[in-house]
Amino acid sequence: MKTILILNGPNLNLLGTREPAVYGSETLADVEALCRAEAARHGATADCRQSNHEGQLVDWIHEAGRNYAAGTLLGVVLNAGAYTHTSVALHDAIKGTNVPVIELHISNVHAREPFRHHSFLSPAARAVMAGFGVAGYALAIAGLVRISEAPKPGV
Ligand code: CA2
Repeated sequence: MKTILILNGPNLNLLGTREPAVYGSETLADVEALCRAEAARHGATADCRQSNHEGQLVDWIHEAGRNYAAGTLLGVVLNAGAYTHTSVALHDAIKGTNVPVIELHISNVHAREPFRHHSFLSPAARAVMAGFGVAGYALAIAGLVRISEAPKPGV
């Protein structure tokens, strides 16, 4: 059984406590349960982690690269939170590992403040998902499974 790594970045541990109009009312625990259920539907396991620290996310992407190369990991669903808009380190980590990463945002970042319109991760990500609320996590997992079955873009 292969694993899908679900990484949530800074402040996503606050999900469900504030800003429900933007991020919904589900907690991070709800999101992680949703991810585990969707992964199981595809015969995979979801390994869900959250950190407020950029370096920790970099280390986990490196680990994902090793596990992808070993054939035990399908890929990563990454909501890097605000680091999306600032982090060259996360860009380099994704580029340096070759692991398929789906960049995910709960909100439609392009309909929000201009500083959220630029992503350092999108050029390195395999695909981008934004604006579907927390349902986007399940959609991203399904997309990752599909990509892993048909590795050529657009197929
Ligand atoms: O839409 C997304 O998923 C974001 O990645 C969320 C980030 C934001 O900086 C990105 O621009 C878009 C922020 C996550 C903070 O989440 C909170 C949830 C509840 C209360 C406070 C923060």
